[in-house]
Amino acid sequence: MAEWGAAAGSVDEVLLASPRSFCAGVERAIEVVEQALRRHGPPVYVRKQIVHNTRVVADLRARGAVFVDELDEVPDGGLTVFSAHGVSPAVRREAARRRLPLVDATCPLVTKVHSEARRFAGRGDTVLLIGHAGHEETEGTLGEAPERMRLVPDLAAAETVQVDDPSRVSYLVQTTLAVDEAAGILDALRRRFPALAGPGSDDICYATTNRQRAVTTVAARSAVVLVVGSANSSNSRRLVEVAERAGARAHLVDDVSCVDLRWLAGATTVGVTAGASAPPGLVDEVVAALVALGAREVSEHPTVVEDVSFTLPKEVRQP
Ligand code: 10D
Ligand code: SF4
Repeated sequence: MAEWGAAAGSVDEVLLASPRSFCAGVERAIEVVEQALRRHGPPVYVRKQIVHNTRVVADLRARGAVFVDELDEVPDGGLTVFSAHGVSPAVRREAARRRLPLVDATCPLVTKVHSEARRFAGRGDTVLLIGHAGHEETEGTLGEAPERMRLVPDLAAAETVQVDDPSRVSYLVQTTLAVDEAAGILDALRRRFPALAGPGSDDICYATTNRQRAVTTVAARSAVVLVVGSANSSNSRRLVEVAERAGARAHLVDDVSCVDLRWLAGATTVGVTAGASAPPGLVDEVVAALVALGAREVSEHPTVVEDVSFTLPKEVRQP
């Protein structure tokens, strides 16, 4: 009760970062599973989490999606969906060998990075992938040319990574990294490899970039920022870090039940945003709770309007 009272006494204003929540790649990936369930009926097997969000996965599971770690858990003939984060060619080969009926929900902007990896490696470059170890997206991208690619997870690695021929080096970036952090790593790589070549357009995608810019704006005016998203969501975790660098205390919450009232004690202004895989309804619940605690004003803080959408894969497209 004391924690409730302290939080209730202080929260006055809620600043909503915009854009926030679902991106075009996540909307498409969820729609792929929904359409597959509608047309084929359950079970539909999904390799890995379709997107890194607990609620999205639980909802689809309740409707008949079966989430598996690897293809050997899919029975012969089982309709299979690849997650939004993409897969390596080895996984594609295995699906083809087993003749699994397949729908690929890989975000087209992840596919773009895979194409660049093939192009750079194919011309003989050592390809430096700035990204996080163990993440499904980087594992898939590295799988395009494992012998020619090196993962660069941080500045320390940028200072020490070895290449075969410094005149033939290129870089790629995981789509969900922090823009400022990736820029620092890239600077270090450019210093070491002046001939470093890169992609024609940024690999960090529009949704990642826009959500980071939006949270920076609200974090600068907030004591605390609540980021709705799951713990394994790279882009959501980056929003927490970016908000902290902009001067706020920031916390990642799967949903409103994860909000610790002690975080809010003494905070008059609370910023709210959500990662690209977090459903908008979860944000609404957080805002409703802040209003119930006594926030008098809730305002939107748009930085950019998004109008990106992707067509569905042909297997689940409406005729
Ligand atoms: O962990 P993450 O940020 O890469 O993925 P999440 O599923 O949270 O968000 C969507 C981003 C994708 C699919 C990577 F591009
Ligand atoms: Fe695609 Fe970007 Fe969304 Fe990832 S965060 S699914 S790359 S639009």
